[in-house]
Amino acid sequence: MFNKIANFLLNFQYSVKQSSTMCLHRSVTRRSLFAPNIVSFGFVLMVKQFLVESATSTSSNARVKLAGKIGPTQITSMCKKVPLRGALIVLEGCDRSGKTTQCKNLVKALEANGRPAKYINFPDRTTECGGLINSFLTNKKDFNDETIHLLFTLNRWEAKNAMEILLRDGVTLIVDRYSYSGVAFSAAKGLDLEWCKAPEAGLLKPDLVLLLTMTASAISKRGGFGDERYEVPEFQQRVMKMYDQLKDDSYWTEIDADKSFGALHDELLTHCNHAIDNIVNEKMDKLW
Ligand code: Z5A
Ligand code: MG
Repeated sequence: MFNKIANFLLNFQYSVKQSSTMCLHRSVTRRSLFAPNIVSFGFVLMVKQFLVESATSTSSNARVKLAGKIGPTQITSMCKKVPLRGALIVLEGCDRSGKTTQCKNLVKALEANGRPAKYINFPDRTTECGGLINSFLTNKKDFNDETIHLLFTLNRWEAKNAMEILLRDGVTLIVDRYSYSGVAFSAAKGLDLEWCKAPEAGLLKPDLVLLLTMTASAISKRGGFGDERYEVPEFQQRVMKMYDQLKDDSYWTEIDADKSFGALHDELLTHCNHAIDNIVNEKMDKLW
């Protein structure tokens, strides 16, 4: 019996947060063993048994040392739903609405709760293609509207495979702007909306889009507004109208971002946790 449990548990990855919290991350092996995404009560009893036995053994293995720190709280946390994969969560919205600040803090908060998460942003200015985009945004280079649109799209395609791998590994991605920015900004310049959407088709479809909204006067009070191309209030209003056309209530939530950092963070975190807990498809859908 003990060997059976030990072998079974070796298929799990243990990650230790702080001194006493222990989380079980789903491994590929477990995915094939367990169809339902709930750790069963029977399994928890098996874990407990294993830990009790481990605690009394003389092994110096670090995992075994953990056993002494497992109490009812940790056992209860193991009973929580284990998502089938990471969630793809996108923050969109007007300039200076706080997307970057919030995304980075959401990742910190999720990780602190034992939920693997990673910050991803578009445009990703670190790639070759991203370098061209950066030159354009900072007015060092000029491209016609179609060319810059396709460069922004390419910047997402080059990240697609890596994103998919992370999601499959159970990592939630908090994405700072995505295809919706691509389409909304280009269409606000006068390009046809459907033309703008076409090259984005086939990219990963987010599980949740959080659209941060703010009035023009509230935005103008935020730091840094006006440094780059597009940072003009009238243009930002046109972008917001385009977001309205792209909005899909089945996976979009609109949030008024004109509130304190902490209040906005709490609201966004609740939505993120809900999205992570409610992943029903292991397979990712595609845009559009
Ligand atoms: N673009 C495009 O055309 N096509 C595409 O496909 C994509 C993008 C992906 C650069 O994007 C431009 O590229 C962008 C869209 C276009 N143009 N515009 N406009 P970017 O994402 O790199 O842009 P950015 O420079 O990071 O700006 P931003 O993303 O719009 O800002 P933000 O991330 O939303 O805000 P923030 O940097 O977190 O915060 C802004 C300031 O407000 C800062 O001083 C904060 O300290 C402050 N702040 C944040 N939260 C609060 C609260 N709650 N209260 C008070 N003050 C706050
Ligand atoms: Mg930003």
